[in-house]
Amino acid sequence: MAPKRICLIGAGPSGMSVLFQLEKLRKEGVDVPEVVCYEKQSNWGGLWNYTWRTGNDEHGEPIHGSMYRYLWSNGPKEALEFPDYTFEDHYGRAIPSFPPREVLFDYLQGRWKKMGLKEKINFKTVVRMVTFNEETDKFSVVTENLTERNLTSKIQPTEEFDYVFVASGHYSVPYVPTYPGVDRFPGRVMHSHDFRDACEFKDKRILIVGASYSAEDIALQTIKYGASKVICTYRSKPQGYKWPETIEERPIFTHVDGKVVHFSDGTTAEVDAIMFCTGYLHYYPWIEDKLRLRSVNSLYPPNLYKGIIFTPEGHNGGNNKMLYIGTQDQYYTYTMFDVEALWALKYVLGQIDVPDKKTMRANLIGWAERLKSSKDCYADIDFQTDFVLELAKDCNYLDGVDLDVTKIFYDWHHDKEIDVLSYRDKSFTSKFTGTKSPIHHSTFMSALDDSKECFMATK
Ligand code: FAD
Ligand code: NA7
Repeated sequence: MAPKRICLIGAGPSGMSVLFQLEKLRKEGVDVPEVVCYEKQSNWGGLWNYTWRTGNDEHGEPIHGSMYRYLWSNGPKEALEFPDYTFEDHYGRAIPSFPPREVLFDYLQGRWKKMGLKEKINFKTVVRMVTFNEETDKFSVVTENLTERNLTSKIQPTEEFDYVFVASGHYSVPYVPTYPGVDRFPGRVMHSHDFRDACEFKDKRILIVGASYSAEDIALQTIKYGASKVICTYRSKPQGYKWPETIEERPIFTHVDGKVVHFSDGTTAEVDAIMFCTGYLHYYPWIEDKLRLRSVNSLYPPNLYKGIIFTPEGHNGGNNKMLYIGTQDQYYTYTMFDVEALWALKYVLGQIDVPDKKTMRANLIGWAERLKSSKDCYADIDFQTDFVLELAKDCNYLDGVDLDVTKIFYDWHHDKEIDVLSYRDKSFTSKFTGTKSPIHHSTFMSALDDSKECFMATK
């Protein structure tokens, strides 16, 4: 049998988990397939690789990054910690539970560097088109090397693969609705994807549209760095936290007249800026139609067997060879991506069998049905826990290590319900080291310096 070739798209945490697990299997003596990784940015890390840029990059490519300055982990690090590379392994000591972005990025890189993964990535190479040829039973992948843009050759020779792993992320292409009057609003209008520095909003009044993670975090951020007032407007239900006086929630706005926002409960308010925190699109224009995932942000995107193998109804152009990694909405993050990566590789290696298509579809529909009946975030957490644990069991992830961090997520959410301003000041115990995290030297709301140096400094 000819050795299998896998095209891996993206070197964010999901793609890097594929490379990590591949290297680990290789070191264990497994005859692993060839994996060719394409990453359009010049560094690994995906969203964790902060950029000041918005709009387009120096090559004219849309900016992938959606993270902003002063971003702190929005969940406890104990809920994303790798069992085989703990925070204590990386930092040599216990650190507080809610680190800023730079500290988490450094942790991720420590694990990747240990395996020497950087040289495995084709940086500045953007995937332009993925198609599947039934006759040859191969995928054709067209890429463009951005460093060669405007020079003689841009598009690279088409490469052929047996499998495609899409790990391109889904929090990069903003969903930007509009409302009457926004086109004439005399102030800044933007989406959270382009938010970078909260200081811009010092002394400003902001309308935040949306009621999920970005809305919550950017409301707190902007107040923390000096905004005078934030009004969050919700379409379905309010976030419902006990906000400080400077933040309030109102039902969805109907229109804007000059600087005056009109809400559906008949109230009005004057604001200086409008920030759409309305989420992101699953956007894969470079994947041919029959292979393309279509989904909203969901804990179980449709047509993915085990959340990974693209299994649409009817004709399947990928023949179980088109795989998506990390497409789920996320409570679990790093460990979930890691489990998906190992599952996908073991599947390609023939170590995990899949049933016939009818059974695969019944399975994925079963998960989707269960999700529909999920009543609240606690049920959602249980849902994702079961999803992760099932995959982990299938692929015997780290010989059966227990990845269940339900209790940590429950406590975290409860803490938020008690006080959204201080939930990041809490401490959690690592499931893998047994160590309880120290409390940070400054409270989240008073910690204005998010550098690694400041975070790691003990008072
Ligand atoms: P990404 O990190 O998005 O990486 C995808 C990679 O694919 C990128 O490097 C991109 O350049 C590359 N790529 C895309 N298209 C192509 C192409 N056509 N060709 C070549 N390369 C391509 N998670 C947490 O655990 N904790 C947090 O506190 C947290 N905060 C967040 C805050 C924000 C504002 C956002 C948006 C997300 C946050 N997340 C957080 C979730 C985050 O999605 C995951 O942690 C993680 O980054 C997902 O990894 P990924 O590899 O799937 O996707
Ligand atoms: P999410 O979690 O997808 O949330 C999007 C929010 O935007 C959600 O509250 C939606 O309300 C709201 N929304 C969407 N469309 C509209 C319109 N047209 N009008 C008003 N409100 C709307 O995205 P986030 O950016 O918050 O989070 C994504 C990731 O980034 C997350 O993993 C974090 O870690 C960081 P709905 O509830 O659907 O009515």
